Amino acid sequence: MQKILNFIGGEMRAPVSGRYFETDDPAVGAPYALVPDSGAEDLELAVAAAKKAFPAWRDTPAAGRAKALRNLADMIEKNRAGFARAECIDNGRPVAACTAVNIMRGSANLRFFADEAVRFSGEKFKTEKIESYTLPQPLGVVATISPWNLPMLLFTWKFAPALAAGNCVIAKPSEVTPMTAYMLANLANDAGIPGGVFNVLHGKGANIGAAITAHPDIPAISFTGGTVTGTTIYAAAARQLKKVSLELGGKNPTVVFNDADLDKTAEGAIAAGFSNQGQICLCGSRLLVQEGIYEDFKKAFIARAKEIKIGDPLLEETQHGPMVSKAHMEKVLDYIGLAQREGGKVLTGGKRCIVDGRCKGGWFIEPTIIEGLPMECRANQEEIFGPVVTIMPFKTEDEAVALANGVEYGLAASVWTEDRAKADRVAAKIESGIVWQNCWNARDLRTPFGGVKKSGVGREGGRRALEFFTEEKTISRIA
Ligand code: TXE
Repeated sequence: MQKILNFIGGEMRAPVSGRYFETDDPAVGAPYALVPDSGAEDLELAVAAAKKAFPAWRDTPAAGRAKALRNLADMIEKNRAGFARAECIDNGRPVAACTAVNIMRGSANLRFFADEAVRFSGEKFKTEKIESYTLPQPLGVVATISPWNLPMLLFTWKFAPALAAGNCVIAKPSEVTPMTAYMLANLANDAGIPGGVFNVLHGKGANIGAAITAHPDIPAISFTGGTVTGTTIYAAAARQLKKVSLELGGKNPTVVFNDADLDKTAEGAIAAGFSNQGQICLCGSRLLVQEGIYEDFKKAFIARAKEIKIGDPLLEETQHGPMVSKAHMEKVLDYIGLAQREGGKVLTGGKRCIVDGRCKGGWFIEPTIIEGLPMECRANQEEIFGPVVTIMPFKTEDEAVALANGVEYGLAASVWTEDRAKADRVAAKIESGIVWQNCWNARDLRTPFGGVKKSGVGREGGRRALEFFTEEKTISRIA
């Protein structure tokens, strides 16, 4: 089995303990690689390498840092097929979507933050008596902790702004999907990133993740993952007054009004509900449909869900792959069972499905639609993070807003109506960090990204990410 290694000080290193654990290919349901079970000793090596590299990287002109990031982007694009195949085997997302989204957004993230590195600057202020300016300065050695659902996309989204701003990074990818982070680390030296500037440590959240959070020489942590883990990290970081950025779960509403374009909306709601097997924090898992269009919309939505092509994720035509892990498949199936006990009726899907051939042991779940659940039930309150959408009718605009806001999460929402004024009114009232109008997941990387309520703390994206990874110093003099 292939052994993944850590990347410390510009070198591939085995974990000090010599311990590894297995990672699975979810499409076949079997282990295929070994992951370092890193711990505090590995972290000490990485922090020492990063501290040593920091002064020179901080003092490298922004254009120089940008060049290294762009080189890395070029190398990803050159080997996009290899990266996409690796991501597909590691995560289960169909290869076509891995290429178009996970990998190409990975390189786009690097290019975007390369540009931001050059654009980023402080502010100037002037009164009659005082003139001031600010210097945003990098923090030193910072950490990023990323999840398994969009491995390459979220890994790069987090470390690129940290490097762009002049920090050295300890990056911890998810132990469930470590492969493309490992492949990327293999390219760092050739891209011109000096040794120690970018370090990748693999391992379990409870070991290396907790060690990173507790380390006194890491003043900032950018985390994307589950709300429970985010809360643990927030508490640990508070003890040392570390900066944290938390991008957590969602239970996002898709709100469809009577005057929405039925076909366009059904298509959008399918993408929102089932992209990446529903394993995206932005997925629209609660479908709220106004009563005048409810029955027609439901029919169109079910018909489209049944057309989604489930299969071997390595085949170009496959649209729906396996869940990321056996444990996660079981969790999602448990939620489908719970939803039924809570009174829900499964309109389509609802079961594990067996894909013939090489994937017969894979962890697949059918796209599932459930009707008849009250908003207060657990299936409508908790993040299932699978291909499961609940559908319910509403009468008025106010009721739609109340239902949309009736959960503890507040990451994203989509609102579907041909009435622009209504779309704006509803968007203003929905409690979430992002609202899409007549679309889903349309992303301009300059826009703020993050949630309210239990969906997170802080904003990523654009210059806000560089602001997180810097502290502003104010310099004033008498004019
Ligand atoms: O993620 P975790 P899990 C949600 C989704 C999912 C649930 C649990 O609902 O079912 O979270 O998933 C690291 N200190 N999302 O348990 O634990 C871990 O190693 C420091 C939503 O797989 O949040 C990994 O690198 N780090 C989500 C990262 O945290 C720790 C994406 C994320 O893992 C740690 C993924 C600790 N104590 C899951 N414990 C989204 N917002 O997109 C774990 N980690």
